[in-house]
Amino acid sequence: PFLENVIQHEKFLSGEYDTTFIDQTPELFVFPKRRDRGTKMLSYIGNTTVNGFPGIPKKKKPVFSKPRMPEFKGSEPYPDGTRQILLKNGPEGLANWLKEQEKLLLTDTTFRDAHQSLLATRIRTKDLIQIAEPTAKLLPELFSVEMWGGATFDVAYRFLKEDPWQRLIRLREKMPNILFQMLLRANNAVGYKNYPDNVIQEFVRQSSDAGIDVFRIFDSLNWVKGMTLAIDAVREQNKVAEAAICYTGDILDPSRSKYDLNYYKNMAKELEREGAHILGIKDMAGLLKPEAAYRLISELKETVDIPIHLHTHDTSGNGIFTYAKAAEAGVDVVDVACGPMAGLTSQPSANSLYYALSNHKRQPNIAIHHYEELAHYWEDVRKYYQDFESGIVAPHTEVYEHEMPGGQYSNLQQQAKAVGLEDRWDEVKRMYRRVNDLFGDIVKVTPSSKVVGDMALYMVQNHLTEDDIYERGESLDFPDSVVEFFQGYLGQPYQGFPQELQRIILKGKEPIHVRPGELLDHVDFKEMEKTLYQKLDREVTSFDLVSYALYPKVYMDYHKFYEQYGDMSVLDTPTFFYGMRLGEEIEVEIEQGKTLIVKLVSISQPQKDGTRVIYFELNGQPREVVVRDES
Ligand code: 3PY
Ligand code: ZN
Repeated sequence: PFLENVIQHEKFLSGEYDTTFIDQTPELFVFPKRRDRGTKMLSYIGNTTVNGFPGIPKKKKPVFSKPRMPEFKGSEPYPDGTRQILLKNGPEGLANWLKEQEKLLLTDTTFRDAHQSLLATRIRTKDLIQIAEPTAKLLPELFSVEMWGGATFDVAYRFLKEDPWQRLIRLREKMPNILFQMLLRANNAVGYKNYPDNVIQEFVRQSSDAGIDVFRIFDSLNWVKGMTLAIDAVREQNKVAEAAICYTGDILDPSRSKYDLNYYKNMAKELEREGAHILGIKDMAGLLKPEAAYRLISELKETVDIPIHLHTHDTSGNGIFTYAKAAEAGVDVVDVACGPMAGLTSQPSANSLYYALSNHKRQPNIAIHHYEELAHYWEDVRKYYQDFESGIVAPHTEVYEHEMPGGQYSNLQQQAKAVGLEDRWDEVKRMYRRVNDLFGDIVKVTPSSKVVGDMALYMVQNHLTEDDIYERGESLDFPDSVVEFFQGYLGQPYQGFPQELQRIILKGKEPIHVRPGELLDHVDFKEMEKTLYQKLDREVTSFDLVSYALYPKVYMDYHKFYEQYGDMSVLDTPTFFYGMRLGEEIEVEIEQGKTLIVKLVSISQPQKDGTRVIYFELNGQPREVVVRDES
């Protein structure tokens, strides 16, 4: 390859044989790596077949039926949608258009929050891409599709071994007509801690370039000071800044007066002043009851001029009722999911809401039979992910007590299991609420919800009560997340920290009162690019850089996986999670127009060194790979 590089060099071709250019042109020494994609892929399939997939109990691959696809003529052009309005009229124009609509508009969260809340965020890009074009053509009346952000970024790299940026770019190609919406944790971006300001700005710039139109921005303590940087960054890209208030407590319960109607009205006004194009109400746990929704939305409509977008979770089973009341009160957009991906800890069902508003002047303008067709696909695809189901099978009104966000419930349950508290789960839930009260009644949403969860587990595990914390706290070793929270590294809670508790937990450490980003040095992206170039041994993209800045270890682990096995996002989901059955044959399109046919022929008994030989046929030719049996 070196020779080929040299003789193709322009100086060589133009007859200059002075070879100093060799020293000045280091890229000549970058040789294409040997890439036998077939063998790498067989290693992955062999390994997964023998050892299973992390987090899934090892078992034989179940038989799934092929997901039913909606019938539609793919050759028809995309109908214009909200994205064309944004492109033509800008974010203010879009917001004005929104306010003029009489019908209730819908954001479909099937591609993000629905599976984050039902299936531990595990839906893979392949299953999203397949239904993207039909969705965009069948539901062009949607306000937006929420398809990125929240936990999807981290989970894509960490568990699904795929690149979240590719998900965004490829979906964008297939859905050019509907606004793409993401959930941005303000200064925590798509992570669990505050990042330097220029990382947030760069993340917003890259996400916007790659295709995000609407950024729903929230701070996990409703601290507006923690949101303005992100709002400004989004506005700078000429994209839609949807600044959200996280709903907590109960505005109609006089015993929960900390977060009363005035609290929400004041925050709404502040967010409008800070430049929000849309006001989001983010009811992450599903605590907003129908009458409260009516009051809240009615009053907010009087308070701000910008349109209002309501997000809830259907955990209690009351979501449709809440939306109907919010619609009566004039809410502009609500978040729903496609029927089979809706309900319980996910969003209320689009299909149900449509029928609930029959004969109502605000009934969404949407082709319900199209939604029903898409529902068939999701009904089938959801089965692929059965091992990630949370186990909640019925409405769960206990959420009004513990107030845990929809996306946290199953996660905390897993965390509890991991530390041996499976049998004491009811206690953990009760403790979660007690920790909230101990902390002074705080907003609980990623990452503040994780702090409460960590503390609850810690207290249950160590048989501690609130009194113990106050009496023996000096000698207790609190979880890191709790200490950092009380130091102010997630920002400042409304009405401050309980002082005595803060003193006990910090044990002499000084809390901060400023925005954490003010204390963090900017990342030197030029320098980081050099470091990453060394580590990756290839060209570094601006996406790689942002990902590395946010999640260095997760990103490098993903890179290692990629080096070892290649791009496994090309595998169908059952094969990705379960490997193959003996005698099974699958087709894998490794790039457009290039398909490999893989057959699993046999698996040897374990050898002395603990490995097994797996015999495949690849496009009819025998191939074998050796895999360590971890059992
Ligand atoms: C997230 O931050 O991922 C959430 O969905 C919060 O509700
Ligand atoms: Zn949510």
